[in-house]
Amino acid sequence: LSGNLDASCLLEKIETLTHSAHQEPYRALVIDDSRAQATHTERILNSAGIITRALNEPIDALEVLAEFQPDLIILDLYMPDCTGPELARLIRQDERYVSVPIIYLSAESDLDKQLDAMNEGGDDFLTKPTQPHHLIATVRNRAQRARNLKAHMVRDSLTGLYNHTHILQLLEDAGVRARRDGRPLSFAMIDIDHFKQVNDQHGHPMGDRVIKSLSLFLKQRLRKTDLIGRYGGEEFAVILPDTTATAAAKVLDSIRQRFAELRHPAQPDDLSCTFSCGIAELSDQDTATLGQEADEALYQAKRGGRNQVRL
Ligand code: GH3
Ligand code: MG
Ligand code: MG
Ligand code: MG
Repeated sequence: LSGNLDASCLLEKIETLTHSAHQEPYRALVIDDSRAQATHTERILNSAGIITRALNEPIDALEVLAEFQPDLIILDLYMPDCTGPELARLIRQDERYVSVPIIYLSAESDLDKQLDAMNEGGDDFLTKPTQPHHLIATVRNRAQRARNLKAHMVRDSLTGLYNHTHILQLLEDAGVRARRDGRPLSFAMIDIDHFKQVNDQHGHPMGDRVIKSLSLFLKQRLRKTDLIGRYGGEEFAVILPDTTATAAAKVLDSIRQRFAELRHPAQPDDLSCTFSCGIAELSDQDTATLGQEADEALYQAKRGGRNQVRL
């Protein structure tokens, strides 16, 4: 880790390194009408530490995909109810699975038929009998690249925080979990005060530095289980699982105070910045309404004079 990495960049690098050091095993969904064939494929993958789920009825594919959340799919070509390519087309129609790798595994040796199948949303074609090492390497490489791509797609490039779309997806998931487990859940919206002035007086690059500095501040001071997103330009959203609105307000108010004390190096004078924050807690409302309530509380914080946290 050499040279001119700034603090937020360094934190990101460390996160990436620790993540890859003990990352989750890959998950492969094996779809094959033959139980024997599916079991054979599963054994090979399991021997390499890859978690598998076999599916013999293609009809259940979308349901199992949603539940099992595989990194990739290994798909048979010929099945009684529908062909592999037909199923691949169906899977690709769901926006959640547009980029999940699909590897055909079949005894079909006709190159034209293989290419036809590839053109229907497949990424690779392995012919049976396949070399176990070839299968394992293909699955590992495809799964890792799909993970890298996904990790990249859900992040905001300036701060490395979750982007707008993904934080809303995470809020929905967290809402489902909180309701199921009967645990509290809070959602906070943060907006930097008079940010236009920062840009106007110190330039856009300085504005970007303040945004990065707040994002680093939030990462350092919130819990590891809290989820932080960049909601818009100088707006942030935080999901606080297992946290009541009162507890969330306490945490965010302490962050607010400390952030306001920071001096950001600038010319001709260092500058300080504050933020306002609105918080709402999940009860019976849907997560879209929860977001609106946090936004309304944020608006009240702005109207109340900024640099404050409101419930
Ligand atoms: P307040 O929220 O306190 O009401 O005032 P504000 O000045 O922060 O209000 P507003 O939300 O209207 O302005 C936000 C400004 O943030 C507008 C835009 O020029 C700037 N901005 C948005 N995205 C970025 C960004 O990525 N980088 C920088 N430097 N500025 C941004
Ligand atoms: Mg078959
Ligand atoms: Mg704003
Ligand atoms: Mg603002």
